[in-house]
Amino acid sequence: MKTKLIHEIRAVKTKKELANIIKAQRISEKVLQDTLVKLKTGMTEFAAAKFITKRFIKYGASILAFPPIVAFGKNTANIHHQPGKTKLKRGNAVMFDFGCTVHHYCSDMTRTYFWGKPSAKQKKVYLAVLEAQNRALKKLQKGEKRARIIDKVAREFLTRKFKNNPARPLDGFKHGLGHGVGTAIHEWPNFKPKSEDILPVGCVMTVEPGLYFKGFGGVRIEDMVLITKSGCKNLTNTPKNLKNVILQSR
Ligand SMILES: [Mn+2]
Repeated sequence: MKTKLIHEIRAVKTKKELANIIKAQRISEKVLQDTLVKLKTGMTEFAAAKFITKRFIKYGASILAFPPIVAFGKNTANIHHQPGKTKLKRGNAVMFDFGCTVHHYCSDMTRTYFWGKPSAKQKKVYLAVLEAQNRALKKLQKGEKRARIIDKVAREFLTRKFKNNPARPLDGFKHGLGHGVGTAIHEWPNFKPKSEDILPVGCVMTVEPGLYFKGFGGVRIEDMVLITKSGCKNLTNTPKNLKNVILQSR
């Protein structure tokens, strides 16, 4: 019999653990929806982040999975951006990456929006990241359990798509494609180019490709999925098609 390690046991969620993660995700989705309604030209990242934190408290989820990331415009190129005084302007990309906890279980989601009509380049980058995510999700749906292969599917697509781009966007895909989620926001297993992890049935993973251009901005789209015997189940309900992420600036 194969010896199991604690991180492997922890990765597989019971029904109750999964229910907590899903509940945390649903609360996050409500908070995101409320935040989109609240957005206004001239609003600072800091004010948006504060609104998000307050909404989580309102919905009874006062312990967040990590400090919310709110980035406008060029700041979306920084994967570790901390909300600051930058004000929302028409034509900006708007990135939200946040999650909360329910009975200690985390949720994690990223969405990138456009405040008004996106430029051709913004559209191109968005659609490429979305396609990379869909390819990874399709591979998971087919039952692929090797973490390295899932990372590769998304990363190779983006590399091919942008290989002639002088901005070298792949300088910016510095993070792995995703990670396990549980009582810790980042836990085993990991989607990374050199990962040797095999996904156990019942683990919850994020799938979050991104492209980042310094001085321009970035796009990241992150969903959480449950790994099942035959494939995966997406736990994220917030729409992400291009038409859903173009917001009317006001
Ligand atoms: Mn994440």
